[in-house]
Amino acid sequence: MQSTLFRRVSAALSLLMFSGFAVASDWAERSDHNLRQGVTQVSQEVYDLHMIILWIVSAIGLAVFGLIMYSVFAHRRSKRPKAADFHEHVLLEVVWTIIPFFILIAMAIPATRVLINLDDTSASELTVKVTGYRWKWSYEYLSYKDDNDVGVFFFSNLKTPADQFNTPALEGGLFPYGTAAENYGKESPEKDYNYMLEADKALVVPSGVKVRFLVTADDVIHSFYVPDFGFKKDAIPGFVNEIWTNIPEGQEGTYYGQCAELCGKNHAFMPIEVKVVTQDEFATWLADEKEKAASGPDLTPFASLDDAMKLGEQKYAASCALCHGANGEGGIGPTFVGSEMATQAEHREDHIHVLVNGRNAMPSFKAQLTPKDIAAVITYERNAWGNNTGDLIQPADVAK
Ligand SMILES: [Cu+2]
Repeated sequence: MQSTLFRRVSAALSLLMFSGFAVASDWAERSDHNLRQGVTQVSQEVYDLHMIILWIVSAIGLAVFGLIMYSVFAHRRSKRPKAADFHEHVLLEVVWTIIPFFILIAMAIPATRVLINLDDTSASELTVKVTGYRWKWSYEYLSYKDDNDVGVFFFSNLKTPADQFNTPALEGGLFPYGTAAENYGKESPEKDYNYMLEADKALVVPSGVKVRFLVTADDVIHSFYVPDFGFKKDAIPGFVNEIWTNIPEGQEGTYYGQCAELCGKNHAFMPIEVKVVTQDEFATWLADEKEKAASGPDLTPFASLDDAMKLGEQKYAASCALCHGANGEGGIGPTFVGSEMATQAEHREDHIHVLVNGRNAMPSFKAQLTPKDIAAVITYERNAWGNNTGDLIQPADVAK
C-alpha cells in the first residue's frame, strides 16, 4: 500500500521535473524569453557564456534532484529499514570536493575570458564621455581617430512630453497605450512602440569602429545600459568607468537602453537612444555638430510672443515638466500657475537667474539650454496656464 503511494508520488515529481526541463529548454530557444543576443561580438559572447552556464546548472540540478528522487524511492523504509552508514567516508568526501572544484574551474575559464574582453578598451578610435544626471544623459565627444579635440557636447532628454504619458495613464489605467505584450511586434497607433525610450537627441556612433565610453555621473549613481551592445556600466559621481563597443558594419540602426540604477523618482524617464550610422555619415554629422558648437549661441530675437511660446512649450515639456508638472501645476518643483515668481514683474530677473544658475534642488540649465531656449521657457512660464503677463523675454536678456 505504502509502496504504491511512494511510486506514484515519485513518478509525479519526476514527471514535473522533466517537464520543467523541457519548458526551460523551449524558453532558452525563444529569443523573447531568453537573454537577448544583441548585435556586437561581445554581446554574443555574453549570450554564449550565459547559455553554457545555464546548461551546466541545469545538468547539475537534474543530477542532484534525480539522485534524491532515486534515493527516496529505492531506499524507502519498507525496503531498507536500517539506514546505510557512510559517515566520514574518505573517498566520498574527496570525490564530492573534487568534482565541484573542477566544475567551478570549467565555468570560471570562459567567464574570465569574457570579463577581460569586456574591460579591454585599448585601441579604441572614438571616445565619448557619458554623464548621468537626474534624469537625463549628456554626451561629450572627446576624440575621434586623429582629432583629439572634437568638442561636441549635448544633453539627451526623454522625447515623449510628460502630458502624453502622465494624463492618459491616470485616466486610462496603468497602460494607456497597451501593455508591452499587447504591443509586441506592432506599432501602437498612438505612439511608436519605443515611445518611452526615445530621446530628443540621440547618441550617434559609427559602425565598424571601436568606441570607448567614459561613464560618470553628476549627482547620484546611474547606470549606462544598452542591452544590444552587451554592456551595463555604473555611472558614479567622482569616478570614471570605462566600457566599449564595436557595432559591426551592416548593423546600422537605432538601439535603445535605459538608466539601470534606481536613481530617484524619474529613474524610468532617462532613456538612452543610440543611432548607429556608417563612418561616412558619422563624419558628416560630426562636422555639422562641430560647426554648430563653434558658431556660438544664436541671439536673434523672437519676432513675436507666439514664436517664443511655441519653442518654450517644447523646451518646457522636455526639460521642466518632469519636476514642475506638465501643466505647471508643480510636483518636485514649485508650481508656476499664478505664482509670484512667474507673474510679478519684479521677479522677472530672478526667474531668469534661477533657470540659468540653479537654486537649492533646482539644477543650473546653463549648459543644457541655449539662451534662446531659456528665453523661450521663461516666456512660456510667464504666459501659459492663465499667467498671461505678456512678458516676452529675448535671448539677449538671458545672455547678459
Ligand atoms: Cu539614473
